[in-house]
Amino acid sequence: MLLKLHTFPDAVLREVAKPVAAVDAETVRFMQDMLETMYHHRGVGLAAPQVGVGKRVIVVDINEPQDPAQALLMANPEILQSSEEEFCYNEGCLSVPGQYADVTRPKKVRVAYINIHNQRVEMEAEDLLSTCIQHEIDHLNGELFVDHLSRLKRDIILKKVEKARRLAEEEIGHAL
Ligand code: GNR
Ligand code: NI
Repeated sequence: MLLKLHTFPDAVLREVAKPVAAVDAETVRFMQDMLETMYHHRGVGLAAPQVGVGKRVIVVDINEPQDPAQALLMANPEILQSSEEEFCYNEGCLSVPGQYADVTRPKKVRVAYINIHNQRVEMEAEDLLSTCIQHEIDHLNGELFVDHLSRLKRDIILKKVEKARRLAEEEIGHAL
């Protein structure tokens, strides 16, 4: 089932998401719906708040081509360790449509999470995968990639998104 994407300045994007008690059948179905929604919008990651749900659930697939069998479906993801070494990537976000900026983050992270079998697992990630997991965990804490930028750069991007949204709403108004 395709879920609706929530974009800036929707308040759900600024809330801290709540941990999942256990990954049950309903949670797995929700993760699969998130994956479908992420593929539909050609994203490499998606966090539950982006579909309006305040739960600590993320999905990630940076494979080329993307492959549901290799996607990461994670509940309660936690960063255990981050490298001193950094990695810079030109990030975008489905909740900040059409805007991109270079963000510098730790290059490697060690992550713990609960998988679809309700088992706790740990993994290491680097470069784009690490960036993507960190970007998704930020969403669970009410943070967006623009929060890593200078205030000037952040304000320019968010003003552009608000302006695009206002124009789109006007278009709808005229069509009705
Ligand atoms: O599709 C996405 N691309 C992306 C590029 C660089 C760093 C992070 C991302 S995640 C983003 C989808 C999204 O908004 N996930 O929250
Ligand atoms: Ni995002």
